[in-house]
Amino acid sequence: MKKQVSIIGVPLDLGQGRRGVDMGPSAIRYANLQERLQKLGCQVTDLGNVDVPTPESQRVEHEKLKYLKEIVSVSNHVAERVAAEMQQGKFPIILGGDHSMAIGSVAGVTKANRNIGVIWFDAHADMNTEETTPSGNIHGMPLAVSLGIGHPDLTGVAGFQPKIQAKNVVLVGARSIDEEERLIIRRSGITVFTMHEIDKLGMSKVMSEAIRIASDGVSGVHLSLDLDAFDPREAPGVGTPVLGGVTYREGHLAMEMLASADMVTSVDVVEVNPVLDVENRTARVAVDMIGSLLGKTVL
Ligand code: HAR
Ligand code: MN
Ligand code: MN
Ligand code: MN
Repeated sequence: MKKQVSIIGVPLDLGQGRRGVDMGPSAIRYANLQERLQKLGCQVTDLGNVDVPTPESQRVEHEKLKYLKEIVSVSNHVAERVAAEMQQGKFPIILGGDHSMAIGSVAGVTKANRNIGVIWFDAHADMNTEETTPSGNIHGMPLAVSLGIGHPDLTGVAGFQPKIQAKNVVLVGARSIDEEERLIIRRSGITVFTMHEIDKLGMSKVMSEAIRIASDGVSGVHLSLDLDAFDPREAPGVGTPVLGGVTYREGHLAMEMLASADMVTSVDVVEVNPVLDVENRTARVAVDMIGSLLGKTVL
């Protein structure tokens, strides 16, 4: 069945330190997301952007949780918007913004449907807390927060926690994990396929395992797609690039496998920073990946 897609922009850059990622939603729209999805037969509604304060108008109150108050407030709004779309049977595509945005999107998805798995595509693990963060940037925390690990104002977004179960959470593409973050990952019980496993087993094997684990006993899977999972040669427009990432071809295969598994019910597209990009390449990679996720085939 052709999907009814709702696009929601979240021009949030308070979760990290570099300006420009707030323009991510514009860059992805400029790369013709809506047209691409319509060509695939999707019925697309663009709901515009959620209101987000600019960093210049705010003050950092907590060095280890920068812009905590503002991010909590944005997350609650995002959660409401996303939950409303899910409840109407829509497939939400949430455009960031930095990855702290996923605190709200995952909250919204699970508010509408408590029983969901997560596939988290990322160079990083996003499993830090106030105690372990080297930067104080909340975009390094959203996966931990969604599992109920972290500051109560963050884990309590949308009024319940945890949002997701470790047994249905799979991280794919990781290659930059902080020393103490590693301990949180080990204790959490999530599954991690680092670049090592992708190199060794191949993306095909990694994704069939990821799909099996994320979708076991749930009614849907949320895909959180951080564009820094990709190699910076192919996706240079991200704030925290790490060499040795997923190739365009591997990413494409992963999306096609997700499409044929037909379990994904919502997706985040985050960390696209057009100021750091080359000719909007990263936004175009993002749109290509979403196209494959929603059923584009060659023949
Ligand atoms: N682990 C580092 C930190 O917590 C860097 C996190 C970068 N995060 C993202 N999202 N770009 O994945 O500060
Ligand atoms: Mn991330
Ligand atoms: Mn990342
Ligand atoms: Mn293909």
